[in-house]
Amino acid sequence: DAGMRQNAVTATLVRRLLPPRRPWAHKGTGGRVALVAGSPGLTGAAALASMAAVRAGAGLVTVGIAAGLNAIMEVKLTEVMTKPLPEETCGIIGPAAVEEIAAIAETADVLAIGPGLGRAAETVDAVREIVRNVRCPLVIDADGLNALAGHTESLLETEALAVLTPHPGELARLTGRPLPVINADRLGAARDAATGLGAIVVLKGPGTVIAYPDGEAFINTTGNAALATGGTGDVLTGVIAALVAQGLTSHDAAVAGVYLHGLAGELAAGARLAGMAAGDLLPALPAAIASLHG
Ligand code: NPW
Ligand code: AMP
Ligand code: MG
Repeated sequence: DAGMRQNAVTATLVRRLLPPRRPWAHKGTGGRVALVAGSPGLTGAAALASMAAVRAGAGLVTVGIAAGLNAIMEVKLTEVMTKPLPEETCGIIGPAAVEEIAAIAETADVLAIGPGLGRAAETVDAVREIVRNVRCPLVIDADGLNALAGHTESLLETEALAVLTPHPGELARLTGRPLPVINADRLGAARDAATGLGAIVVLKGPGTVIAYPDGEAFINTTGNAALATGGTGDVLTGVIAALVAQGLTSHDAAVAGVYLHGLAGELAAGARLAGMAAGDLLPALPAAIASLHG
């Protein structure tokens, strides 16, 4: 019975899942990641998530950002392309951007949405519409999840398979369950959410739980308290999206992405558990991948 199983995510498991890098690879074989992220004050989340996708091996990464923030993103990012989106007020994405986001998603292998997106009412409306209408695989994080709180029917209506990456606070908002109830039974909470929403649920924190809609669940074995700093979750979003773009199933990408992200945290922190910055994970991602391939 898949519903009863819970597997540890180990190096042996993840090594088998990672995409090969063939000599004849070109940027097209790395796949295309589209990300919709950022709002005033939170452009760092968009930069971290998109660069994490690059560092996890994506071939091409495009970040859609409200037009008023595009110039900022052009300066912050070099390898990542940016797509200025029609905005409501300065830096805020709303329904006017939905058509362009759908067009970006059409040409991408995966759409990640939410890091730093903010919680403006117009943004909430736009996210729900996007989730309902997009057909490519989705990774939904942060304010993408907050937008679905109380409106999870969008997830049930969509044809796309979604990976949801809530921290416990976000899962509490999304499911309406009190935070202490979630923290008392993380495995059960993630499993209930995954089966109820028909999505892959990554419940973050020490011992991140990855739960599949059929009830199967995994518990990660990498990571440490160095990760307890702003922006590390945004990095995870980019890593999982990059793995989907490289051809992993959303199921495998969630498992492998969580493992690699935690391993990068261990490599970046070393013995220094305080003072790591989320950006320190970025150069550690290729090292984490290499340590599994090697
Ligand atoms: P408390 O009060 O701490 O006990 P929010 P956010 C609760 C962007 N970012 N881990 C917690 O409870 C994100 O992408 C941008 C975490 C509190 O009530 C989002 O778009 C950055 N929280 C946006 O900011 C860097 C836990 O949940 C609430 C928890 C807001 O995201 C930072 C916190 O969640 C950030 O990534 C747990 N284990 N357990 C940038 N540089 O641009 C309970 N909570 O309010 O959604 O805030 O996660 O910071
Ligand atoms: P977020 O709250 O969205 O920024 O995500 C935080 C990221 O850091 C998630 O991947 C968590 O699993 C990870 N993380 C935070 N604190 C810890 C901890 N004490 N031990 C292991 N991982 C952690
Ligand atoms: Mg987060």
